[in-house]
Amino acid sequence: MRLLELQDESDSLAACAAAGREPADPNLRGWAALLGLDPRLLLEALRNCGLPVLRGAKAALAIGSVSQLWSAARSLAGSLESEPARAAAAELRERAAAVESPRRTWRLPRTRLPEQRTLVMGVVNVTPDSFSDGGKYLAADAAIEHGLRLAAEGADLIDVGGESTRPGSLPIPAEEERARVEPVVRALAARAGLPISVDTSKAEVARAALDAGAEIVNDVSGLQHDPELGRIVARAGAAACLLHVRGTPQDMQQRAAYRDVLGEVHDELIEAPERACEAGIDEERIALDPGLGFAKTAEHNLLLLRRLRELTQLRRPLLLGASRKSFLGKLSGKPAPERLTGSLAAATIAALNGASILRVHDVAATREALSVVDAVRSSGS
Ligand code: PMM
Repeated sequence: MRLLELQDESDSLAACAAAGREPADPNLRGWAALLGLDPRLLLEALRNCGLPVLRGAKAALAIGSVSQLWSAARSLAGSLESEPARAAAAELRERAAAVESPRRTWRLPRTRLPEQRTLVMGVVNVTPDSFSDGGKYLAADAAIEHGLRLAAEGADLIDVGGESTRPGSLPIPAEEERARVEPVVRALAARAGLPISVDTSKAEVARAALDAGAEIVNDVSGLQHDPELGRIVARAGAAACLLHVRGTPQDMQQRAAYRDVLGEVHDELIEAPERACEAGIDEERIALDPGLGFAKTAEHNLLLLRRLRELTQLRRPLLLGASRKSFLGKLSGKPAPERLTGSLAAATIAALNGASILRVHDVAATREALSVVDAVRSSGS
């Protein structure tokens, strides 16, 4: 089951393809619940609630606004006679409720994050080769000073990374990564007054950073790289951001092939919290990230940004990193350090489409842009 947003003809045709409907209808708009052909009782009951239900060879589409889908699913979850149909209706109700109110609380072990606004995670790359700031903060002192500056600019969290994940980059030994991040995490945890995240996929690095005061592990492999990492996070009671990727930074761009990028990212990303829960991480500690630029082309990134709201049905806070990425450079023709305007546009779109946390290099400017988004969003309420 999945909710799909139908903004234009391309979305309508993609929804028909997902359901196996021939001929495809280009004019569906609003939202669609993509439902299995069983239980049939649910499809009939949704139709009886007044929603158009279109059957295809593979699945059915129930069309409506999110609140219409929610309202029908809520009444059916309590009234249908068959248990599988009631369970499917309850699942639809939960997904629609999450899309309707996408902001979820990300529970950290020690810090209570603000709940009324979009949060900003400032990036500190202690690396020689990250695409936008590689080499600038490789010395611990420079990295710490930069982290304190981002805190003063209004960051809500600081993400410290010691290994570049740019496409084609090679992994570095855990000891080297640990030596880069540990002193920076320790100093920022003591002095920045903010929760610190460590951007790593390695259990050994995560353990050292958590011991040094980090509260979050930001794992761009989504717990697929190091089987120990989930247990380390669980044992520390830490929070985790889990990202959608295919493969590793070395081969991920060769794997950026999707028939239905939203559907496939949804289906693969949903497995990350399952892996986390198996490792013993509390669900409330998990945030999810669709991974712009990680096994995605520029076109995939744009589509994910446009239809990001769909991923709020995963019922976890969404974190997004668009800042200075190459798809923005493709649009503006500008090098990474000059992509602020494009980054602010992307952050604004992401926040409007349900992202809870933006991972950015330019904290002060992003904070200012998001203050407008948050004010507009809450106007009239
Ligand atoms: N991007 C990069 C590194 N870590 N973590 C998350 N959660 N999301 C991202 O999009 C992300 C990340 C690569 O960008 P950088 O080199 O500017 O840090």
